[in-house]
Amino acid sequence: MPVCHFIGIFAAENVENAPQRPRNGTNSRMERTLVLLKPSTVQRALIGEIISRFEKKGLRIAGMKMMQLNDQILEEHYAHLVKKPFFPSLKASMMKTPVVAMCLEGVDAIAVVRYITGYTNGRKADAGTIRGDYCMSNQQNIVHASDSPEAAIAELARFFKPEEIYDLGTLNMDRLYAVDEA
Ligand code: IDP
Ligand code: MG
Repeated sequence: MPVCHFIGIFAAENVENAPQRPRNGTNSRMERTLVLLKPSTVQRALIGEIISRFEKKGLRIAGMKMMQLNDQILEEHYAHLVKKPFFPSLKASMMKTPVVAMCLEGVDAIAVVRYITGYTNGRKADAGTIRGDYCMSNQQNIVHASDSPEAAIAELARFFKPEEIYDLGTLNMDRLYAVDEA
């Protein structure tokens, strides 16, 4: 029953114009969000460990790749910070190594990923959050995560071509959610 149910809802919708939403015709809370594993993660050889945190939570990886960021993409991505005194240092820190860009999906994925990412400053982030467990820095804080549905749409389009985000179909859905949840 659960598998048939999920096949039904995933077959229903064309999502070409909504990159933050995986195929599910009925539940508007099924979301996609952007995560970047920052150069601090790459330099400290924590890529596998941080990906594992998201996987163990039950978020599905619908897209993933390494990318070298440049001035242009960072000035767009951090447009709300370009006038801050720390912006040059933030930009330099984000270009030190390639980043790992990920498209994560799940029910309420945007809020869930922000919640498990934790407060911006790693020294103030709660233990149990990724930033709280893995960093001491306000800037070199391991991951970026989209902070709203609007940001998730814009950021996924900025970092991924449509064909780089995969339809995972029913993969694991019957284990991750009750039939009336997803
Ligand atoms: P967020 O990553 O928790 O959403 P934002 O305020 O959007 O936080 O800032 C984006 C990134 O800019 C942060 O993750 C951090 O790397 C950097 N940043 C934010 N505030 C500061 C600061 O006061 N000093 C240095 N870097 C900062
Ligand atoms: Mg932010």
